Amino acid sequence: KLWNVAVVGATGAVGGQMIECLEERNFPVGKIRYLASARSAGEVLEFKGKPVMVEELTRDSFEGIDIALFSAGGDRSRDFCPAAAAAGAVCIDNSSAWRMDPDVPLVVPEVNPHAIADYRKKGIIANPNCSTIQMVVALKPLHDHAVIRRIVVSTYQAVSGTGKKAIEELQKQVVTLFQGKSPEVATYPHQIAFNCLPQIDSFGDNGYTKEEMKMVHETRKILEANIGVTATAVRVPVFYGHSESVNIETENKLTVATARELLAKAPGVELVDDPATSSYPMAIDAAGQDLTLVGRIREDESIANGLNLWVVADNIRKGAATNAVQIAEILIEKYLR
Ligand code: A2P
Ligand code: 11C
Repeated sequence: KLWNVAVVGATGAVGGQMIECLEERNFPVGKIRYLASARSAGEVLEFKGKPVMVEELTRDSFEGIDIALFSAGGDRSRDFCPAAAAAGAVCIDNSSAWRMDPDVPLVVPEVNPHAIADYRKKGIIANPNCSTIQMVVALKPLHDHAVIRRIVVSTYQAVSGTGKKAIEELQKQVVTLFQGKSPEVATYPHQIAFNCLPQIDSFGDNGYTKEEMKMVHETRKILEANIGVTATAVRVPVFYGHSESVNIETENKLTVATARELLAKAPGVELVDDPATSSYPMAIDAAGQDLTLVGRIREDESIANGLNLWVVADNIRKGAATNAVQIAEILIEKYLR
């Protein structure tokens, strides 16, 4: 059976990758529809070598669509997912708009695929934040074995998480600075080239950014556990691949050897952990592929049951597009057929 698919935000960084993932994974696509803003309507992109014209997103865009992959910002998801669902499409939404809705499952296929069944409640499945996805892929096998009580995470996030504009801004700033001129700053509050910004998204009243609080709430929802989570999210001048320093405290003892064993066989994980050869996860290796790389595993010697890890994944692929297409694959295999 073939499925009619709409990609909402097809001209964006994640939308473009969603299209590539559908192609690469040979998703059984019947009709494909590319949707974006009026600015891009008429632009011609491709699907498997054939031209597809971008159309303006409207409430009528979803007639005959089975699956709608949304990545055009939270406002578009809030406004258009209900219309898409009413037209009979199942929405897989990459924005934060629906993630904490109790009637919307928040899914990472390696972690909680069973939650997909709840798509029936609203016709919407939420794709978690990229920083959360890679962290829970790495932590799920450790949590199942030793029960995680608390997580302290610091992120080193690539500019592609912000979208195409930010990728271009980092490129331009680097060139401008090498020409000895002062760079234009537009996307972030400060220069990102050769800098680190301890701010991702806006600040809340508690002093944390939205990105940091997403990691707190989404992690608990996906792992279905009341784990203490505290996060510091930092933007770094990297194009693709989010890196994370993750410290966990577990209820039961988890040795480095056991953690390595568990991670070596965990779905979606590649263990890259050989200090003797300076082998550890790096953004340049994570970029362009779908595994979550985990390494630098060592005991936190300051507490009884603690472990430190370094976790890296491609934020546009596993952190967004691939995760969404994996959800779509389970949906058609187990639920829609
Ligand atoms: P457009 O290219 O027409 O602006 P990125 O995250 O890389 O910036 O991409 C954002 C995506 O969301 C793009 O495909 C963009 O389309 C789309 N988008 C932004 N605003 C709207 C809107 N008002 N209606 C439909 N799509 C939108
Ligand atoms: C970033 N994680 O790297 C963000 C982008 O909630 O889906 C994705 C925000 C989200 O900037």
